[in-house]
Amino acid sequence: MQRGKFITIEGTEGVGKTTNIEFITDCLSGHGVELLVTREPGGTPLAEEVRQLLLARRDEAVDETAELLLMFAARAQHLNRLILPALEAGKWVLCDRFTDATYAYQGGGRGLDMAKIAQLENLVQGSLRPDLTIVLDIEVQRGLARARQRGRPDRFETETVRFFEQVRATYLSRAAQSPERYRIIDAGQPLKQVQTDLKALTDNLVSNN
Ligand code: Z5A
Repeated sequence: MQRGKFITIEGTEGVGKTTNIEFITDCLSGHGVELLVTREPGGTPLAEEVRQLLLARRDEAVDETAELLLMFAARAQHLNRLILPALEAGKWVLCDRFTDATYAYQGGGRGLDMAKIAQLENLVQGSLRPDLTIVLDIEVQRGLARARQRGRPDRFETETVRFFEQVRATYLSRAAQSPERYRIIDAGQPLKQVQTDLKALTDNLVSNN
């Protein structure tokens, strides 16, 4: 059985991941791809509980290393209990955020050592990396304006513009370093054009499989 493809979708606040995941799902399903759609942090009951811990606003300041370890604890559970079994069964997996988000938010945003993140990545994932990472990219202020239409912000959404500028810069720099794995889509375009770009990308992926 051929292992399925592992696709991740990333970006800063309000880039339109949720909006476009449904569209990508329809594109791939239209090609007969059997797809598991999931998200991080989360994806299994235990990992979703960790997500609640991570996103809740609280009076106690959250230590950055504790936050990093909780991200990878949730990831270990998600990867071993859900993602890997699906890939091994030949399904494709579309994941809303994965380890690139850890490099971007905990590394770029919080300033944690990228080498330490890489150590945890190797511990939890071994050699597994996404086959394709779609980065939806938009200027930070435009994305935040979109995200803020959604109601009460979570713990991450209360961060500063500077924090999100560092998150965005980390995504763009990682994409520039490994262009074979990343595709950057201009998420500042009208939604119809974003989806035209995503359709071309998914059609190409299926035809090269
Ligand atoms: N996090 C982390 O720190 N480290 C990690 O390792 C991981 C995660 C895995 C939860 O992520 C948080 O966890 C996240 C990073 C951190 N930080 N935060 N916050 P999340 O992915 O669940 O949460 P999110 O980033 O806030 O994503 P979201 O709520 O799902 O937003 P979105 O998917 O990017 O946007 P949207 O809801 O699809 O769109 C926003 C609005 O814009 C909506 O009204 C749309 O109709 C509109 N929209 C979308 N596209 C367009 C276009 N093209 N034109 C006009 N309007 C548009």
